[in-house]
Amino acid sequence: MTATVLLVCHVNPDGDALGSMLGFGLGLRQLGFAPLATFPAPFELAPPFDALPGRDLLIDPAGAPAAPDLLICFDAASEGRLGELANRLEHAGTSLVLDHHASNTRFGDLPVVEPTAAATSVVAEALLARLGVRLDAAIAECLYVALATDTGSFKFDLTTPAVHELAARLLATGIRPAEISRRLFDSRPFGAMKLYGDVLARAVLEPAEAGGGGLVWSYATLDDLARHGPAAQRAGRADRRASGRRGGGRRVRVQAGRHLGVVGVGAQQGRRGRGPARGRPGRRRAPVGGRVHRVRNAGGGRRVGPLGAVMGAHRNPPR
Ligand SMILES: [Mn+2]
Repeated sequence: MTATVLLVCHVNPDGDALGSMLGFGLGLRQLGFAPLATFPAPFELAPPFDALPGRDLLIDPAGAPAAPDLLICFDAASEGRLGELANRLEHAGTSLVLDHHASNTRFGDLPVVEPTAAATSVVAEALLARLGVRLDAAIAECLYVALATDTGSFKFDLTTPAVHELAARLLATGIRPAEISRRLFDSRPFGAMKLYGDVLARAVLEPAEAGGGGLVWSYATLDDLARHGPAAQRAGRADRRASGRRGGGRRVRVQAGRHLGVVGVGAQQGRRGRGPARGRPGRRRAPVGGRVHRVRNAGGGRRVGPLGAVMGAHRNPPR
């Protein structure tokens, strides 16, 4: 009898969650296992990830084995990130957790958490190497997608020499970085592009803010999301996810001494020309001057979603 191996990653999986999970799954397959992979509902792959190698390992979470012999969790900082699949932790023979979030709660039987790693794929690749898995192009593409997305296309500070060394090993398998990057970073559904157009058209520059560094802010409404169709709604959902808010979330990037990009997704229908919509109850923001400080206090997430990426790319040059 072969062991049941179930791979799971966090809800609304990003490139690192999917890439490290599927890359690791393909490695296990090379070793003779037949792993199954899944993630919590909604069970849908966003367009940049729907061509990932190893997606044939994916099964609907509703059909995931209740008591796998081995459960491996990818890129999830806590059990809560596993949604309805978290209960597999109790029933699994052994649970292994591969992650790089400093906030990881060390759940599972064997948490392997490397807070200094740029991506969970770095942790996954190290383990694959120790298991004697040979990197092939399919595994490499998955791990490369994970590495490229979690480093913001090799732009973030945690892009260490080791990250580039890993990227070099992955590229040596013959994968095509230009094609992968185009899919990941440079392709947008038409509806999303129109949404960005609306958001950018409303952008306001407040040169005196942020200690003279300047603030650029804009917002999207739920009307915008509806008008531009499912692609724009996905972008909006990603934006709210990235900002960690369920309701009318907003996206904030703060960089001292530079212009700031701020995107709000309005909780109210049809707000126009009145600045970002209010956040949670009790956190209603003041008009311009005060708003800036609230925004700054909200802090910038490390992750860059579609809207954030667009605004970041349109940062004005420093004075
Ligand atoms: Mn990650």
